[in-house]
Amino acid sequence: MTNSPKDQTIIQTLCPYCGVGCGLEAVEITNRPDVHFPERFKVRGDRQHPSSQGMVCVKGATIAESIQKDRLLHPMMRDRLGDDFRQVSWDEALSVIVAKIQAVIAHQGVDALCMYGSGQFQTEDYYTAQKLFKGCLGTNNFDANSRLCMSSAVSGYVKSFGADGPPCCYEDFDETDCLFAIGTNTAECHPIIFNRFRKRHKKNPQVKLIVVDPRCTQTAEVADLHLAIQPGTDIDLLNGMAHLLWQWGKCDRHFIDRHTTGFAEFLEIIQLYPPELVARRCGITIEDLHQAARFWAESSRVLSIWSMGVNQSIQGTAKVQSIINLHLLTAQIGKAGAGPFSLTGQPNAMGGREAGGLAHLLPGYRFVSNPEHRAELERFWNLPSGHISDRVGRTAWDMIRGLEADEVGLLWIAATNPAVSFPDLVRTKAALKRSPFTIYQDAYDPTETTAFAHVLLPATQWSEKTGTMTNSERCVTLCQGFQPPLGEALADWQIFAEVGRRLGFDEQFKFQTSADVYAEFAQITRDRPCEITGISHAKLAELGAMQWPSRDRQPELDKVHNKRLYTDLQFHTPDRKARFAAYHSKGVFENPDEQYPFILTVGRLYGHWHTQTRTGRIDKIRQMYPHPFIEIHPQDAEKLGINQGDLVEVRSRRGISKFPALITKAIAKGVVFVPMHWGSLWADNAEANALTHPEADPDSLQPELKACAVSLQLASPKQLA
Ligand SMILES: Nc1nc2c(c(=O)[nH]1)N[C@H]1C(S)=C(S)[C@@H](COP(=O)(O)OP(=O)(O)OC[C@H]3O[C@@H](n4cnc5c(=O)[nH]c(N)nc54)[C@H](O)[C@@H]3O)O[C@H]1N2
Ligand SMILES: Nc1nc2c(c(=O)[nH]1)N[C@H]1C(S)=C(S)[C@@H](COP(=O)(O)OP(=O)(O)OC[C@H]3O[C@@H](n4cnc5c(=O)[nH]c(N)nc54)[C@H](O)[C@@H]3O)O[C@H]1N2
Ligand code: SF4
Ligand SMILES: [Mo]
Repeated sequence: MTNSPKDQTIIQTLCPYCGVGCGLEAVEITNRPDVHFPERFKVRGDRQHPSSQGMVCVKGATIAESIQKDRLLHPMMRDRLGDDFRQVSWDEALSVIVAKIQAVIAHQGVDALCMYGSGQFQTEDYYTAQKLFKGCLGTNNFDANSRLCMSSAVSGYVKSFGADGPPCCYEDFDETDCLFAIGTNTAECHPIIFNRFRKRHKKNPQVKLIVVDPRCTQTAEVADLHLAIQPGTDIDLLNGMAHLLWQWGKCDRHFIDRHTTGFAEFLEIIQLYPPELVARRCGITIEDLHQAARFWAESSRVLSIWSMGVNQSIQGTAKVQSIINLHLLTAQIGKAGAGPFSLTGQPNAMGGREAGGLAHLLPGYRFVSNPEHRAELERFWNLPSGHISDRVGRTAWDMIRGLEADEVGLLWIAATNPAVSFPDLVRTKAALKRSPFTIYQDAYDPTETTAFAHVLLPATQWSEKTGTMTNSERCVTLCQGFQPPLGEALADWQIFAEVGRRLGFDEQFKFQTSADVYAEFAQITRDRPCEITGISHAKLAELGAMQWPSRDRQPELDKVHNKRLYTDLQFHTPDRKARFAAYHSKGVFENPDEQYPFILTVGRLYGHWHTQTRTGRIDKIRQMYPHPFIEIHPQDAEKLGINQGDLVEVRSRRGISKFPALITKAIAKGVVFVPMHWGSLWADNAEANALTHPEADPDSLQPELKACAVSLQLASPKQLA
């Protein structure tokens, strides 16, 4: 916090929306006691922040406006889902929760407890939850919405490099000669880094942008080459590009021999992807395929970026590894302006990975399956040997299956809204209804998930809690709280710690502040790939955002390594070599057929954030997008007799939704697009996920939320002006 001369106090914090992680300043007018939050604060970009350099998008700029609307202020409880909630004290709510946890352990065993958290937790929340569930209670049933988001990137990095962790940094956008953007609508979803690249792109015609996306998005509109591939054909394309690069002799044999393994199998596979076949499968021209490979071959620095169009697939991990293959083939890694760079979705999904916030992970990039990792944590947490379970916990969708089989006795959901964001909502909601006891910990009331809870716990959110978040480029920022909590809300980590103490783990939950939590977590990362022993709340407050790896010793070494990983080309595998991966393309899980002839894909809009809990409460953003819609190609619309604005009924094998038609050539023929943002509180029957299926990638267990087969028919003509 700094005092500026003109009756202002400036608080440095972070945007709580996307993984770009823009620094924000909340400028408080201190000489007007009559002006209150939010008007009391002007939110603007923080020019000192290394990741965003003062820039913000509409979401960051308007964040303060939603903070005090429709907040959950007190703990609430009810006996049955249909009943009204009654306000209760924290003491009563926590006593009931603790008694319930103990009863479930006694009758069903500890693995009947589940927690489903979120990349919108701060790292301190994540860490405290891991310590409570995986440590003290001894069940690994903690999963997060990152399972629906980044888990394929995690497993791809682990398989190719031996450890998670995006190797690149945002400076690479200023230095690359070719940006290969696949399955990412960066212009709308990571706007500030896209703007950063666009500055360079506009000024330097030799710098190329290739966009691979079935839709002509705002990102694709400004590309030098847009490959509008059929959904699910990414591996065909990537193997096809590798085929050409090999054929043209554009591979780096020296790099391949010294720093990689698995090349022979990869070479065998890519021989089977000649341009004619690839172009036909992807639905693009051979010329465009050649052009993509040529841009790659002719650039001295190639940066690949990807997001949900890659991760949310039954081959998410394979797609990530296939992108990495191209970088290994051409030695495009470990140097400025080059490398494979997953763009993180949520503001702190990265911190979640560091803290072990998925069902197969433990804090410090450790694995449940590794006995040494478990033993290290047992010692660190002062728990008996063997206390941490060796069983991988339930993933997000496994929790639904567990509810269906009556194997879950208590479900604790925090900082996520699964009644909108889970696949196959008809099945999801039916499973949630069966839950014998659901705790829902959120900032707002209601959200769609409120309807499925027995206990509501009020959480503080942005501006009211202090903690850290890590962005896509491994940069950790202190998010300063500067407002008192609303009502009786508490920070997520405080709630988890108090439940831990009440369960008898006083010694494990002595934390007084979130700085204490971070200090403990930092120690557990020592000598791990994501080491942060050099970072603390005090240092972040003093120095501003810091990148990891950051050690409390040899800081001069970190300066060389922390901006980019693998600059020494030593990977985290046992032989220190990166691994090629040989995969055939399998397409999408649910192919169109006569009954369901279209592929539905689902994604995001620039102004809205996910399930609208905040952006739906901001007038300016609501006006940008007055209603949901479905994008349909003009030829498909004509065949179906659908005109602009007509209400279209969309059916899949699982559900039915209705959307006004937006007829546009931006979508490929045979494909339709719906935004994910309209749950049942924001529109009638316009849920995208009523239609989607839960089939998932076998390695990452991330569901294929990007593709399912649907049919369309006119429901009623022109409902909307
Ligand atoms: N404005 C805004 N920004 C956000 C968010 C938000 O809600 N709103 N959410 C944040 C989060 S958590 C995330 S995960 C990110 C997501 O960021 P993105 O992944 O960029 O966003 P999406 O719109 O989900 O999907 C990106 C694109 O994938 C394409 N796609 C679909 N199927 C395929 C395919 O088979 N292959 C390829 N190559 N592409 C395909 C879609 O057409 C879509 O344009 O955004 C983050 N930023
Ligand atoms: N079909 C389809 N489905 C998708 C996707 C897709 O592309 N297609 N994308 C998937 C992806 S990538 C994601 S990330 C998910 C996102 O889906 P969700 O996680 O369900 O979406 P959000 O609306 O971001 O929910 C976050 C909740 O946390 C609350 N909150 C904010 N701050 C705090 C806090 O500090 N503490 C607590 N306790 N609560 C807080 C907010 O009020 C909000 O209710 O959706 C997934 N679902
Ligand atoms: S780009 Fe992302 S982090 Fe930056 S202001 Fe926008 S939503 Fe916030
Ligand atoms: Mo996400």
